[in-house]
Amino acid sequence: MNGKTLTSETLTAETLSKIDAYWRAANYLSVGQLYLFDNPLLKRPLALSDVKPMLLGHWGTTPGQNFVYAHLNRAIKKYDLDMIYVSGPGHGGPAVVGNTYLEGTYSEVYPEISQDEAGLKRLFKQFSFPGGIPSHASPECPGSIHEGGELGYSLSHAFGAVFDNPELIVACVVGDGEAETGPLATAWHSNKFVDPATDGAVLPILHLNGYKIANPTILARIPREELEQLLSGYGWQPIFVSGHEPALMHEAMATGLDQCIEQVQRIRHEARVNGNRERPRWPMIVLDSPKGWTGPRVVDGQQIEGTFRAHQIPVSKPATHPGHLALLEEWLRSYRPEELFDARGRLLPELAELAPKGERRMGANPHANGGLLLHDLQLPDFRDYAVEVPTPGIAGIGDTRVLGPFLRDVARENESTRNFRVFGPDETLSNGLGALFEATNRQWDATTLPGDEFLAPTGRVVEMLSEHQCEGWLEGYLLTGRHGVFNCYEAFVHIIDSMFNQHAKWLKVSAQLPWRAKIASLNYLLASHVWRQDHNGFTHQDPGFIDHVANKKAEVVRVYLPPDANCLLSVMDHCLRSRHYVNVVVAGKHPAPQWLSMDEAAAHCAAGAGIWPWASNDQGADPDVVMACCGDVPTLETLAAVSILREHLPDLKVRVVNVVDLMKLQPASEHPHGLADDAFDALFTVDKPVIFAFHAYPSLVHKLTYRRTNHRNIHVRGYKEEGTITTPFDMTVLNDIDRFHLVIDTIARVPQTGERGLQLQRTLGEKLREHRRYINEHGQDLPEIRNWKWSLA
Ligand SMILES: Cc1ncc(C[n+]2csc(CCOP(=O)(O)OP(=O)(O)O)c2C)c(N)n1
Repeated sequence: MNGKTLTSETLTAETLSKIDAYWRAANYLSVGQLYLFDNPLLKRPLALSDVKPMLLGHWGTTPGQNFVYAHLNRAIKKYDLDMIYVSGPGHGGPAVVGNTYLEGTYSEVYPEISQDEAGLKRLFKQFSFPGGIPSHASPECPGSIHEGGELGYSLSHAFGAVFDNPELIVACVVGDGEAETGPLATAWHSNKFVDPATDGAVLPILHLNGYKIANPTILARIPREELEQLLSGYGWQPIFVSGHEPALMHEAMATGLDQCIEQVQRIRHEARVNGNRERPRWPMIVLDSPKGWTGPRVVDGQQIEGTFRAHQIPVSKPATHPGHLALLEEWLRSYRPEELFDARGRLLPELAELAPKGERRMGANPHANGGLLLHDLQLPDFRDYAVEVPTPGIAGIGDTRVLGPFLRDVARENESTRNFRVFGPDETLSNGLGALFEATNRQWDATTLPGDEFLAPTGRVVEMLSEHQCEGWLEGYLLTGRHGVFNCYEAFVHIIDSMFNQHAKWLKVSAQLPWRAKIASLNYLLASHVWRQDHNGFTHQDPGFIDHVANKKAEVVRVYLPPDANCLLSVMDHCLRSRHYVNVVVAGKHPAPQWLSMDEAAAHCAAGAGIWPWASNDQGADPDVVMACCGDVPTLETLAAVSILREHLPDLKVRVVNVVDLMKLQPASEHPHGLADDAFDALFTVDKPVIFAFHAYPSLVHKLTYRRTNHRNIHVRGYKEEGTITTPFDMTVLNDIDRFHLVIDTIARVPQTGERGLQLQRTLGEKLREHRRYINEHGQDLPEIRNWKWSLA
């Protein structure tokens, strides 16, 4: 079976002919969507006025996907499958839209796209049309969890969807061009992480149509044996369905698909009934069919079908090129629409019955509208994990290490519902979340050896050294109605910048679709952050992910920088309860001082930003300077700077403002979390200097506050791309965000400190030189830095 083209007889002549008709109907609807403005049933000769003025969309992948969808429908019915469809080359939007229309889901969601001639006309017109729908498998399309605009993530999404969904099969069409992307290339390995006993199955269908936009694909231009070895080497059992002759291809596809489904069923039985724990070889299909199959063979003397030229609009100039209109009409009529739809435009009942019924239809499967299946997490009371903070500044063990037991108990309390997972690229321990392994394991279906730690066939933690997989799995998990966290080194989360983009876009659009239920938020926990990369140095220092995130729609993104462990607990509790956001939480894992009791932390996090009266000496009056901080290390340096100021310049009125929720800085008109102008002014004043120590690149604070009254007085220190392997304090010195620089900066902006201020500046300048000499000689920070504690009453 492995790698053989199949010839056995699976389909009766009647079924084959019906499936072929169904496929023709889907192809007709697809071409109609690409081209037609009117005359949807071709009841009269095609006129130029029937054709859209702008022809936008992709034909090449579409007939292959229509072929797959029709065959999946047959398999769903035959085996009563719980199946959804992921369109890797999501630019085949006409296929998914057309098929969900044929199965009836589309009209149920959008009644105006009715099952008649008028509905057909609207279906065609809306596609890639102003005020209509996008050309991809976008959120607007029922049954989609994967838009596929940016190629590479289909398999990761598919695997994320099947975790903890033991009955689900995700049929995932992978473009052979898509397969060249890094994320997709490594996603084949996901089969080492699914547990056949407790997870569902992914059925990859590699769409080997040979071409991308303008090039052949690599996988189509290596010997078949090599391709087979590649896929086998990834642990799959590939079944090839190759050819172009429809009747033969229907038979081969039906046979191949049956073999796959039966193989999945055998694997499940082995694992679930016989307790066989061996890693199975999951089946997959390689569909080797022409790009632009059934479309025009030759246009203007150039071969189209079976070439890259079929990628977009094969007959592109009906208005200006002689013969194009006739060619288009001939193409449309080749599907014989009069044999597929009745005179009123309804799909013939004997064809309509080929589609599954109710929620078995892939467009209506609730897994693809995950919010419908979403249950709240059982959350322990985060206050129970609080650090005792009798006085500000007591030593902490590392903030994420306090969070760990909370997440452990989230995993524990939701073990039976199996709807919470923590994903990470090999860093869950390193990020200080080791407590999770008191309750669960890392899911791993490959070989284990004595001495391995926390590996098991199933577990709430999933780790692969691919940020792309972690992100894609989590997205797939969330999109199908579950909850989770992605913990990652701060610098390397940039690897998935673009995946975050796509997910944020999905959230924005889907939030506007009333029929799409809201899903759980995507929670990033970025530990091992820029300021504490003692082991790794410069390569591991990049706090720019939050700059990137801040570009996205305010309705979608939230950024939190808790200054201590109690704030981290409060923030994470909030994030795990939230819906349809991307939450970014940046937290430290190294021992660090703790500032707020649990009650204070909860109140501070609820406010998002506030004055810390115990650290300030302006007694509620007008301060001379505002010392603002955001992030754990900037908060520490700010408070150390405040101690110096208050000791040496006791007359100076200093106000300390801490920001947890970064978006509080934006005006309320820009972000739902934004402080009203008067509330912002009440914290930051309208005219006093603000020395703002910020976790990340300083420009972000300027960008968020540029409309604020006092913006001209906000002086921001943050990471400015200075770093190496050095001491923790020296990292802050290199970037001028250390306590000494903060005091020097302050004095420069409060001339009333006079000679005492100038003297203090000189002393601190000398301190910085002493610091440099000391660390170069001793390899650690000055004792007064290492042992510094907040001691003001
Ligand atoms: C990450 C990414 N890079 C580039 C593109 C632009 N693009 C759109 S379609 C396409 C070719 C896709 O080829 P394949 O995956 O084989 O799909 P098919 O041939 O079935 O259309 C490219 C390069 C993209 N959408 N995403």
